[in-house]
Amino acid sequence: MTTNQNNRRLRPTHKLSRRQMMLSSMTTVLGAGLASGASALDPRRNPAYVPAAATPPRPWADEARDWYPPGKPGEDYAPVFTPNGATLDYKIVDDVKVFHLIAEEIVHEVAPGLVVNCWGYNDRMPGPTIEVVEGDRVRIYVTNRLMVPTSVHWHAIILPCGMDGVGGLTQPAIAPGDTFVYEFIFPDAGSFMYHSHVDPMTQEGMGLVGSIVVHPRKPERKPDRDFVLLLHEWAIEPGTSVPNPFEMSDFNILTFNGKSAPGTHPLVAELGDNVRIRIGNLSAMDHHPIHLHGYNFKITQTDGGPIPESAQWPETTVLVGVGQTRTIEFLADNPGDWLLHCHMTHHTMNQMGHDFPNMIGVDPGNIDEKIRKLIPGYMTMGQDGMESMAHMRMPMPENSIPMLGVQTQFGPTIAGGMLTVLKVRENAPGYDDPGMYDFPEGTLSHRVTTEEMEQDGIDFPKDMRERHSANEHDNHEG
Ligand SMILES: [Cu+2]
Repeated sequence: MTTNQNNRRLRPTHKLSRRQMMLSSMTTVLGAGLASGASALDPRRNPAYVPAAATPPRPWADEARDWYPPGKPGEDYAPVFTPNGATLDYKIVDDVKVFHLIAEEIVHEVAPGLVVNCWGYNDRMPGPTIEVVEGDRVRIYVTNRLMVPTSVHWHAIILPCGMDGVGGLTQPAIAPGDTFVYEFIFPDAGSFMYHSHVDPMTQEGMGLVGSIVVHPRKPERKPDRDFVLLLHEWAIEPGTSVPNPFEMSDFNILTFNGKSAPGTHPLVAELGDNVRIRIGNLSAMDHHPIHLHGYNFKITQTDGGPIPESAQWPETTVLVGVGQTRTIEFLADNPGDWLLHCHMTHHTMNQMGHDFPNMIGVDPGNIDEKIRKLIPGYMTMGQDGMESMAHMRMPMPENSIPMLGVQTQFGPTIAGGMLTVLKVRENAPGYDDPGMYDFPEGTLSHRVTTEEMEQDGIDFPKDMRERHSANEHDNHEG
């Protein structure tokens, strides 16, 4: 504390405004002009015409910021929660936050039943969330434990060019076994990302991605719940364990923080909480329209900065393009279990939901039995959508996940993939899964009898009457 406090006193504590800068440089120019005649205004003759001070310091420069000590969790900010993820640890050395990322091959579970060999940072995919405060100075060491050269790009962070992490442009790539250091100041609060910038198709595709959260130094308001979700997509052939980063269109594993439903941890909030969800997208090829049930929300930030309140509009679906972050906020005033999912329907499928012949509406009779004599384990798919897949556990290759979604008191959701559940409860002090929602009486859609419908003046379709009654009978007996 002692040495650095002394150093700090020598630094400017208030940045000059752009207007102050302009005024001071104009005074210089006018002064020079008066002293030595009109030629002094000619920039070629008078170097003072473009004084260095005329350019405001870049936002990442020490001179451009108010000098604060490193932001502390619990004091300067309420930490974010990365479902299924983690936050990167740091040490403080001479008022600098020191981080260490290790790029490496990892073994990662996408959902129960599917374990893949992908790449990540510090044994995780996505890498741990880097969480700092506006104005924090960081030193981030990046060690390359891979077989190939790599680098880390700090996506959408305004920093000195040489810290941008683009292998071949702003630095040589980090060779296998080497460590590079990145040192810079985070000038702006917001939601950002990091990822490899050497052969991005392969390296991002294999999982070298992560989230960055920069808290404001003096927040106007702190959310009660602050979630981080990073979107990704993979092509993993059923029965194999290595993603194919060369795939261009047919992705069969869609993930929030590296997990497909039912592997996704729910987002838990207490009734009345202000909820913030920061969503970033480092998929290879797809933008994802992320839809929330039960709420409308405001899009309050992009990775370019905060959106003025007057320019925010209500939404229930936010399109998060590749390479973008979108931050949404809402008041959790509607209790229940609410889906949060990509609205591209193929993105709520797991591996075994693709490439079937279209048998919708076709009764396959005993064709399965006949074909099974030729192909053991054969099963016709599609005649009832993915229903049979979800319930029957059809014979599947090892290490692959069927279309089983989130398990509830009503069965599984026949939708998985890029999907999770927002759970809003009267009492939910932490982020732990509070279990299934207890629906208040009279608020739950339910089965009715023919009689009840007729009492409500509905003419029951004649062709359906018999079946309806039979179902009632079955139900009664069951
Ligand atoms: Cu999608």
